[in-house]
Amino acid sequence: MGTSRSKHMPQALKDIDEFDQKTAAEYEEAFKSGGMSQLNKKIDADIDKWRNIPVNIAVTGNSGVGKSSFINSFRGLKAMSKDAAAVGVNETTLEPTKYMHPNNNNIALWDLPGIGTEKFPKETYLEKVDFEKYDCFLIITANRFTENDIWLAKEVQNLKKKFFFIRTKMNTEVENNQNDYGKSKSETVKEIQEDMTQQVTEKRFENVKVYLIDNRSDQDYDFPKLIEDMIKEAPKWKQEAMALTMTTLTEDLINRKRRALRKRILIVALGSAAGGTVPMPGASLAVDTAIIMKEVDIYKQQFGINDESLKKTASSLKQAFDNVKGGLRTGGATVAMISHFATTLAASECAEKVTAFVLPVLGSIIAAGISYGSTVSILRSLLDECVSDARDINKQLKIKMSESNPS
Ligand SMILES: Nc1nc2c(ncn2[C@@H]2O[C@H](COP(=O)(O)OP(=O)(O)O)[C@@H](O)[C@H]2O)c(=O)[nH]1
Ligand SMILES: [Mg+2]
Repeated sequence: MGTSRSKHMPQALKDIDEFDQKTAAEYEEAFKSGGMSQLNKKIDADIDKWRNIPVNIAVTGNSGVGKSSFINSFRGLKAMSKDAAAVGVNETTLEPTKYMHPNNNNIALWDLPGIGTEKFPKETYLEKVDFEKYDCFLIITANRFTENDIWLAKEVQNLKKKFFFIRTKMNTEVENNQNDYGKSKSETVKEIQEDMTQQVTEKRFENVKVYLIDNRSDQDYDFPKLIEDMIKEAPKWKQEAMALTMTTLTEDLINRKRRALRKRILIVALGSAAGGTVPMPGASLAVDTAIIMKEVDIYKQQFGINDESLKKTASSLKQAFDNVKGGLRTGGATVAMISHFATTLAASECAEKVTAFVLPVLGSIIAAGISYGSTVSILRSLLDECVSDARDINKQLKIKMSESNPS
């Protein structure tokens, strides 16, 4: 391994490294043992494997602090959406209540009952809510942390689990401070950050951040950073699933998504090559346009540049939808765009990838269909176009958020 090898490796060998030698060998094995049908079965199973990794997140805090609202925002839902958690109701949660992410049934938020009720006394609280099952605890307040919040954080820390302190309703604070004292958004944010930091320092938490958010503005304040850090602090094997599930975009999340999707390309292309392809009209390379279009739709959804997400972005940017969409490289990604990539790709580059494939059996399947190398190259180019668009949108949103007061 190491850099000296990778420096001189042909591109296809680097692909295999990225694919991971072990995974590639599993494909080889699948084909040897059950031929094409077994290989296709494995490809189908692997392509959406990330949806089978369980992530459980506990949400705690007093009534009215915004737990249900947070649960909805995290899931990309508004209070009025179907399946949203009921907001503003003064109910007491009697049992941990599970809310699944719409993009992934295995990523769940759990609205936990309050600490110290008759059914959940402090002494047995963690056992009763089955603390072992949670990957992390979100401790939410809309003002100061309560004694119970602090108690829970200490317990969770002792149990070597992760927790995140969250302060909601920032828009309200910013608005009030603006009206009452003429303070700017950044002044209010700084003030509250200092106050919250002091609160947790007094309670002897070291280097513990308090995330300031507003549940109605999931692209503002520390909301994106919170999602980013929740993923960073999760066990390694769960990070990819979380990154692909969440639609929040930060530079770090864009990179995580890109890495995961590049790996996916190698499997998709293998399926495409194994399936045999019909040459594209006008292109010298044989690629399966339907497969490519389907993947591009996934990229657009992942990077928030599908129509649905762009509508939301346009409204945050206070711009017309057509304007935002028209400014994107992939705004009109169609068969024509793929065709363009296919025709401009150097055939030699694809041929190199095909012949240099290291595994003997898979290598021969892939060599049989020239489409492997071309599919990989085209998908990578399209992926990077989507990444560039995501970065542009993100930059615009950041600028907008920093200059504007809540509306
Ligand atoms: N402005 C603003 N209002 C919020 C926020 N979070 C919750 N709310 C409102 O606060 C009330 C209580 O929220 P809810 O999510 O039901 O709190 P829960 O009792 O902790 O589940 C509702 O009227 C919400 O609309 C926030 O971040 N900003
Ligand atoms: Mg609630």
